[in-house]
Amino acid sequence: MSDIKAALRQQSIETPSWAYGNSGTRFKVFAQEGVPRDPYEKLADAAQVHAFTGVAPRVSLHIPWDKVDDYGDLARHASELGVRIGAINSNVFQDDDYRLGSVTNPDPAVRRKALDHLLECVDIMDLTGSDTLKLWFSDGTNYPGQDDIRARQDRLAEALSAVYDRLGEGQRFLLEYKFFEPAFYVTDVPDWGTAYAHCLRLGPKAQVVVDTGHHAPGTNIEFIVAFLLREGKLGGFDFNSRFYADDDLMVGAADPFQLFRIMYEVVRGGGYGPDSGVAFMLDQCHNIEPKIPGQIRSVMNVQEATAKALLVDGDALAAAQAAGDVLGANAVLMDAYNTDVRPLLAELREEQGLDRDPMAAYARSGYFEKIRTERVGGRQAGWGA
Ligand code: PSV
Ligand code: MN
Ligand code: MN
Repeated sequence: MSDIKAALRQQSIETPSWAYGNSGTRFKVFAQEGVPRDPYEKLADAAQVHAFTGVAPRVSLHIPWDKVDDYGDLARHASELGVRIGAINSNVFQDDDYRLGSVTNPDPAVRRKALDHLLECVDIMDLTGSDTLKLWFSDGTNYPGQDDIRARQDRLAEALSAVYDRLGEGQRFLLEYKFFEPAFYVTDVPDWGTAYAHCLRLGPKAQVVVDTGHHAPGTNIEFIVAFLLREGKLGGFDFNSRFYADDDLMVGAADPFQLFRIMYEVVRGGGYGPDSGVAFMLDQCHNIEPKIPGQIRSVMNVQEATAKALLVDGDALAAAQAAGDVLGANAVLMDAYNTDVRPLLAELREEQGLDRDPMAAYARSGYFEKIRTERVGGRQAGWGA
């Protein structure tokens, strides 16, 4: 049990700056009280999540949603709050120019503009000390014949190669795939195979990021995780959960068993731990629930799934598998999944000088009451900001 606790103590989950701002669907963005008015306040809220859970020391930024004049100053502000800047998320999907795509657009001037933004994101990595660039492209087409599928892959490869060449020592990019939306016919990076093939050509600084909400229903995500880890190409996760499409609900809310299965493959494949190179990021929006508690709950859900994955008796599982004992092997996995790890995690927090119950401790802290009166006119998180 002590080695499981030691492993859990090392956990590092990254929360997204955009989870703290107002968000919604294309039907309605519901404004909440006390939401951040600028990136500095988003970092302050993220620091609360870390302060109460002890395992969320990194914060992802999204450019230009988190545009500031002085990125070095923003990074210093983060470290004063006890957190640091994690992945820089690029945004080549929000301008009118990108109607027919960004880096795969048939117009070279638009492609140039998109590439310049991606290179600017690497500049921001230099200024903030971030080691990871996250690339998601909304590029695709809506109608058969609209553009040449193969030429779009050539343009994508050219842009990725230019970004790759700009990366410095200790920096990498993660290529994110998504099977549809906003494009409804062809998506230029629709699946892990496409992302993997592009990354493989480029080299070790290019890896794939698995957003758990970006697959067709029924996809076996843990298989993808096992495969990419085996190939050294799993760069990280955008965790969230979904019932239908890219719902961006709290991770572990819709299907905690799937999250456990994913975390088991992470542990099994050596993807857990500070040196594994796998980033555990959240990519969520809290449209109707309060945002800081929503992040705390999500971090705890990942912690619980991780604890259960670490509890799997590897020797017993290997023996049952070798003996062809189908039911025995399945039982080993289910025993771990069905263990209530909440007392273990409460104990761990107490040993770390934290409250046993982060949700209750945050509610008691008075932080929300403070931001609710101090902050007027909080910003929308992303879309249309
Ligand atoms: C796209 O759906 C995505 O998952 C990408 O990671 C974006 O950067 C992010 O959502 C914005 O929330
Ligand atoms: Mn994502
Ligand atoms: Mn998404």
